[in-house]
Amino acid sequence: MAMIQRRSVLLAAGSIWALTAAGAQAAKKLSIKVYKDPSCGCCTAWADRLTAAGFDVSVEERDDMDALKNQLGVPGDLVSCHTGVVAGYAIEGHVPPADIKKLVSGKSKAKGLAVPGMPINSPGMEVPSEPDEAYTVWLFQKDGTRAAFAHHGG
Ligand SMILES: [Cu+2]
Repeated sequence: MAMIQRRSVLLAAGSIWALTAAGAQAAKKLSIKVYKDPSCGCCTAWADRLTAAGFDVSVEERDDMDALKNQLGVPGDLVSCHTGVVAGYAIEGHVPPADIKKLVSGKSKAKGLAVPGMPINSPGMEVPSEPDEAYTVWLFQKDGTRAAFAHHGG
């Protein structure tokens, strides 16, 4: 009898551990919503880079991207093609997945990150025959002020 009880306690402990491990993994996966124009190909490529980096990505095609960017607080001079929303932050353009993770884990009070334009060989803009274009990832605030968050390429 004692043996049986001991065995069920061990089994129960085992299942709790398994549940906790699964929960921790699910929590680690960041959900990001990507808004893009239906005709944008590099936007889809960026979404694929996010999926490969472990994000839970959902894509919504919009034909009012300019209005949407405005609504999400993206400064007019920092615009690119797609706009993502993750953990309440706006992510404009081809921002590297690692920078997004860094922003979210840092619990910044900023509005979001932006890579204006479409730098060659940024995530989703890969052109293997071309040299990397240098670009800055900008951390922008609600009032439009910004600071350099990261530099890549070049
Ligand atoms: Cu693009």
